[in-house]
Amino acid sequence: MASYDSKDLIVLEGLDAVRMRPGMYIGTTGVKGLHHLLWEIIDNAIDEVANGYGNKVEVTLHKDGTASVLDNGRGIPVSPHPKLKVSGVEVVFTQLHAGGKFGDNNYKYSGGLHGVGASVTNALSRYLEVTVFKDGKKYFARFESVEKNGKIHSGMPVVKLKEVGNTTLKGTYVRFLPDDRVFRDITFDYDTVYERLKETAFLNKGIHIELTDERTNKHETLCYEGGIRDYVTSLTMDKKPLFVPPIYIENEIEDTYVTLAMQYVDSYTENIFSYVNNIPTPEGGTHEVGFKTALTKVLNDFIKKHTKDNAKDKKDKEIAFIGDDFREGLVAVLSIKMKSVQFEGQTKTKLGNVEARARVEAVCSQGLTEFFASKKNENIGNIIIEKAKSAARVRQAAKRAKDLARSKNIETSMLIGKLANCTSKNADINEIFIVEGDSAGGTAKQGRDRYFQAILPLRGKPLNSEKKRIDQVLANEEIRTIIGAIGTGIGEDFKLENLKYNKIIILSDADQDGMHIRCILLTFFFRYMRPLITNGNIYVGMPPLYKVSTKDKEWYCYTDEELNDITAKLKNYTLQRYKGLGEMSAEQLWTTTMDPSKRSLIRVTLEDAVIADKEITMWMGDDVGPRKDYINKNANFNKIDNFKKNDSDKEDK
Ligand code: 0RA
Repeated sequence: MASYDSKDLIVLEGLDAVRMRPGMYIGTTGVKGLHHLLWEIIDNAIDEVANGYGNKVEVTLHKDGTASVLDNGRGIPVSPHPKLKVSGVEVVFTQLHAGGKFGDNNYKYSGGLHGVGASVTNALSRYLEVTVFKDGKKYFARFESVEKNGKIHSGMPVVKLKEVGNTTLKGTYVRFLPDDRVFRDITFDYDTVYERLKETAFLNKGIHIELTDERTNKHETLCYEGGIRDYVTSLTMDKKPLFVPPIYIENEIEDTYVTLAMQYVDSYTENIFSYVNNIPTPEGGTHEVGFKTALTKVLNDFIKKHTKDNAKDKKDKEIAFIGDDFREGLVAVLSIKMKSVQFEGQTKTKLGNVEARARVEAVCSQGLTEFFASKKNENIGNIIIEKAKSAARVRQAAKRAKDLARSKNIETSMLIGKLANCTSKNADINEIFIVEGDSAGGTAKQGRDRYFQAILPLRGKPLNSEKKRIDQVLANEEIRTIIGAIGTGIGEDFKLENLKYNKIIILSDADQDGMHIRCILLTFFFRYMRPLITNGNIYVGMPPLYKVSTKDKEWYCYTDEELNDITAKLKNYTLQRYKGLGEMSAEQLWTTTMDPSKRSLIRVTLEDAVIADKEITMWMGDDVGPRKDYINKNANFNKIDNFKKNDSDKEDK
């Protein structure tokens, strides 16, 4: 261990610290981190507008690589900060976590509390300009990251806030250019921004959000008067709702504001999307527990009250329902707003505040009880109870089947027949490739390093796990082979400590079928082995799309851009396009896709659960209409990897 003396200590201050360790503030310097810069600015504008000081936020992606956000709120304070002696604008964009410096009472609830602040965007930008429209005056300030004697000084105020004219407008306009010395790629992705804004518009009913892409002349206006009711309706649009419209509850208790919209659909999975102060909480937490407790209690009460005392219905009364039974086919959005939120969990996306549980339970209990007490909603109650009864019956049947399977020890014996396992028993280094097709599987078996790499070939498309019941999912041979090989079990029985491979790598062709298989597998992991995703064990392999050869050299290209870059410099070359994994030799597959020192892997994250769910539903739901439209509209799409090849989330290389 080296010893430090004071002259070696680097004094990290403010914005330069952000540039020194961007990962600590925005996670990555890949595509996700880049977009984080924009979320910070958007969140500030939304906070202002959502708190009633305006009604409109306009986001523009400009041709020069900048992004801008305009709101019609009160305008960032322009007067000097009493202690810091610089304008409020300068405080907001140069002080880390400046939000609190204006006192905690500016906004009742703030999503920004979770964010790292607009100053981080400034620190990681080439330049950032702010225009404030306030009290009839227009003000302007500019910040730049300037290089001096080989050192970059981040976010320096190069034009101090000054009055530049009169105006009848009010609000704030922020425009910035992400720094290409920090980010490898500074191109904002329209779809990513659009999805985020859509979610924001759902969560803040009545707010007008506009997105304009000047690079492509795309334009979209988002405004949902129904708020999360419209959100649920959009989530169930491609499925078969059991009733319309969604049940909606809204109430405030002890400074906690709770909204819930829920519906049931003709499927067997549970989908609860929860938020705290507009921040998604895919890992759940106390608010979700409160909601689930209320739902179970209210529906049990409903059964007691509505089951008649005759012989036939008495049997129903004896069904021992568990909470899960009441959530089969449930699609719900739960959005709460509260102060002093604490996040926990693997990815800090789980609400930890204990007080939230009882508050959400109280609001939901009261709201749902009132809903079902109304004569006109009795039928909806009955529909839900019928669904729960069938869930309980299937659950009991599945348990019997599982007990039987266990006793016969089927799980481990014959099922793993197709698995070419590795010789190492060390789960920390072991990898399993789930490979599309028997022939590619064969190639992978020859090409692998058998010490730590196992190969599981998949024949045809494995079952679509959206449509099937849990017992049918378990019965499918491809799926059971995967479950058996991975070792953790599924659902409630899932045990991460039994994981046999640290990396589970999906390897499919770079075509529509391959993408479909990837979607299906991700859905399956998302629904039944979710901790593997939150724990970062699931990866997507990246086989090359092209091989470029000259007389004395070869290049593998993984994207069209790479191909263009390489061929631009060459005169005589031959080009091979790989249509499938099967076209590669074992050695080629090893070099390009499997060798840990050369390959690229994309780690699958949970963050885009909503997008993934929607896309997966569209791909696999019963209704082919939207799916066809989607395929036609996105013939070339690679959306499930919202992550791009150059993202720094990818493994090494
Ligand atoms: C603190 C206080 C006031 C406004 C804001 C912050 C504010 C911040 C942002 C960020 C983007 N748009 C914004 N709009 C407003 C109130 C100041 C006053 O009443 O003078």
